[in-house]
Amino acid sequence: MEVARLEVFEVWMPLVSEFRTSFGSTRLRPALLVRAVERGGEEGWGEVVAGEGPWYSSETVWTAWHVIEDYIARLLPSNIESPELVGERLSRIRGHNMAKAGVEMALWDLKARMESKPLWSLIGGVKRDVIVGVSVGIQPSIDILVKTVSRYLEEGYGRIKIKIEPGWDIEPVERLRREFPDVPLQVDANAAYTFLDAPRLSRLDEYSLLMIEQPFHHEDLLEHAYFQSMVRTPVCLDESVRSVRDAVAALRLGSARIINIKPGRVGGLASSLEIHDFWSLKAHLPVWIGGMLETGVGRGHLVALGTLPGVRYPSDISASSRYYAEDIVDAPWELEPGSVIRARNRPGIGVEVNWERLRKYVRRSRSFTLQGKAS
Ligand code: OSB
Ligand code: MG
Repeated sequence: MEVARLEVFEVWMPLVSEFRTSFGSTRLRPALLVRAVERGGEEGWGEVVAGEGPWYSSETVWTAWHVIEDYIARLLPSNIESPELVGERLSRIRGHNMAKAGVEMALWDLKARMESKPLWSLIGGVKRDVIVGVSVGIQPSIDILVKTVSRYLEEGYGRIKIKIEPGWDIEPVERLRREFPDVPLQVDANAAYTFLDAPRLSRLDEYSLLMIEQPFHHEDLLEHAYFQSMVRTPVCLDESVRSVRDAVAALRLGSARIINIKPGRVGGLASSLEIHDFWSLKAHLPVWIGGMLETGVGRGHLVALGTLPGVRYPSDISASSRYYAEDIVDAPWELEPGSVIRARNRPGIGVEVNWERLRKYVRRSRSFTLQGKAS
């Protein structure tokens, strides 16, 4: 592929409702949309999911811009044979997985479009219907939580994940179980606990949760392993798995039975596929696809990953309308019966950016040429 330029658009998208986790609250979601333009005019889109502050990970929308401009655009050559090789080309850059992923995903979309193939089939997807759920932020009260969850269930979401933190854990779970005894339910702590909380957290075993996601430190594998040996409920890792190396260590240590794969966190689709293949094909354990409140562009990449054979739990990929009053793509992602979002039989991620809508949310944009040594 001859990539003439990368265009980067910094957008700030108002969420339909505040999203609160143990590490902070978001009303206006920033993102960098990356457009890779091929010499012949074909385009590919990716999304950098770094937030406004270094709370979920050390990256922010500002560090990602800097790393794309000053390092990624200088290291990548304009004649990129395949997006599979981007990781190796950028391996000198330590960390900054979200910045790398946004660019890499744009190149995957570009490749799929140039081959007139849906991205999901290009990366080895097997089923267009992706089973999804909804991730519910920390609410002002348990009554409001119950109302919020009821609304999502009425809309057709078949699996609920709630965010927890110290002071908002057993009681909301207990109440949800009482109100909705059969609903597939799981919790996500975003690393809010220490191992001193393990005895309290192990009480969650009573509520037949699908999993407990990332209770401990964002880089920990050991405490998660001790905890997994204390509880029947599967532990799921999110923040602690940044590459297939972490997944290998997690398997060896017994830190988790499930991995939530987010392409932004692990540096792109190639790394996501490596983790998927290792965890599901080698270790025979399930994965699912996590979300970062993406716009329709990033969501397209999540949906493509959701079609992989090892995805055996519902993914955090809700409809566009769960996040944004107006998504920047046509057509927005919609929930289908059976708590499904369907990958599209169209080239690439299967959606087109709507420029008129995009422009409303852009705060800055710039075009970069790729200056790496030709390969
Ligand atoms: O831990 O899964 C997480 C959103 C921002 C940061 C971290 C997380 C989340 C979500 C949102 O849970 C899931 C979604 O996009 O629907
Ligand atoms: Mg999580």
